[in-house]
Amino acid sequence: MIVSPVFAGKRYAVLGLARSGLAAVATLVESGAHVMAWDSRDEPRQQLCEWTDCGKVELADPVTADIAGYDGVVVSPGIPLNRHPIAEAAARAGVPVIGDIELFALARPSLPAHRVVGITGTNGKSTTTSLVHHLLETAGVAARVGGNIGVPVLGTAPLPEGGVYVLELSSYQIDITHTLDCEAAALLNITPDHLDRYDGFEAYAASKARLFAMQERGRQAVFGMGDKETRAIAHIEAARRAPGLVRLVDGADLLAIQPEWPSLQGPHNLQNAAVAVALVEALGIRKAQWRKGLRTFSGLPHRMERVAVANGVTYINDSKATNPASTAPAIAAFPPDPEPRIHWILGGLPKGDNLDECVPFFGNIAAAYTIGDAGPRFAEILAPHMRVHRSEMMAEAIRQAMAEARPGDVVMLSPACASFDQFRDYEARGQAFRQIVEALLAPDEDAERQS
Ligand code: UMA
Ligand code: ADP
Repeated sequence: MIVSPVFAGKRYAVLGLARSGLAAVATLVESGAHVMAWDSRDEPRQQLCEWTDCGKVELADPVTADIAGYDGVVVSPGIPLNRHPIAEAAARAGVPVIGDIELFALARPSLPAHRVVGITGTNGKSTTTSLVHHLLETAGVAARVGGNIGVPVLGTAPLPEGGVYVLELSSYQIDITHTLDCEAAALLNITPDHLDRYDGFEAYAASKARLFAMQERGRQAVFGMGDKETRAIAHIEAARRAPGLVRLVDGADLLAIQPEWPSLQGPHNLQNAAVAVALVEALGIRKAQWRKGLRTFSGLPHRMERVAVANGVTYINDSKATNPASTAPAIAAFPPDPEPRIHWILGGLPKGDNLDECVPFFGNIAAAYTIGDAGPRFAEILAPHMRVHRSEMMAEAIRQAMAEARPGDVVMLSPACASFDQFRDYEARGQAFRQIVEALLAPDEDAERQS
């Protein structure tokens, strides 16, 4: 991102050179800062020259190098600050630890006049972020998405005057952001997640709350109504702002028009749509404008994505459901008709040792197919309630589910776990699901063509 010489004469160390780190280095170099950069892996260090004039970058590890007098250490969100030595090294040198979103916040005064929407929550962030983007564009407002959605904000081209940056913000990113004053911000929900990075659930919730504490009092904030932690933050924010600036939404007023939205079905998407609508209304978009956008939104890959329909069986990739709270609405969406019809593929790297949020919907499951590290534990939990196959691997799970599914049934990957035990990330896992389904269905198609 070209941000004029806003960082000229400053000194920053950047630790972590994947998507967000490389974009941060490029922005800092372009705007005239002195940059020290490091990644514990060789490959990202080698990629540096593809991104920027690497002759201007000093390659050194800020954990051991002398960073006294630096203006900041920019760490990637994936670096666990609760146990990484950079936290202590920066504190010793008296240097603030920040992230790429904070650099963006510092660069804002140099950008054409714009507004920022920040969206956080445990589940539904990407859907809501891309929906807000779509509603704005449908209404003729220039907008860009950035942040946790996979697009480092500093890697995007600056918007013309009047544009809106729509940022998906994880708690990791909020932790290393200090001055982002969003014109409108939203918290969808809070359920237990990422507890390896926090001192318990309360600390995780407190991280989300900081997005709102950073806003000036005259700004707008939107909250989902579904859980008490989210409602508690809404009440704190309402107490320090003028009436009307804080909205708590549950989507009840939108329920009647939800059938118009093909890619926003289910109770979770009603929550996402309600928050998105409140956010764009906060930016001045009128009902006639957002109503059209809700109808034309096309959804995102790996979230309840229909990848195939064959022999009356629907195959759904919900790989992005990385915790039990995000899997629950997926298995809630297909009630018995009249028999249970979901063939549920689940497991991976577990976030906890239970599936409590999913329990109310166990009656929708025809059979479960467990994979990955969580497989044995999940099989133990599920066995008293349903037929369970201990499949271990994705291909085996799909093969077994395909053999059992009858017309009208749904074969769904909604793992309730992170992917890192068997895959690079949730996208690779969803891709594998799609490819295996397509490969296993292909012989049938060939046979059909020949007959
Ligand atoms: N590294 C070190 N030393 C260490 C640990 C890591 O050098 O001790 C290096 C790694 O080698 C790697 C880099 O640091 O090169 C890791 O960076 P990263 O994982 O932050 O990767 P990015 O590509 O910069 O992605 C980040 C977000 N990643 C995480 O939060 C884990 C992306 O969110 C985000 O889309 C991207 O910035 C652009 O803004 C991803 C994510 O998984 C999608 N988010 C979590 C989630 O949604 O659950 C929070
Ligand atoms: P995030 O970016 O927060 O991970 P996504 O929009 O990518 O959220 O959705 C991830 C998964 O979470 C989806 O596959 C869906 O099963 C579930 N989900 C989406 N929205 C919600 C919500 N509002 N509440 C609970 N679960 C949700």
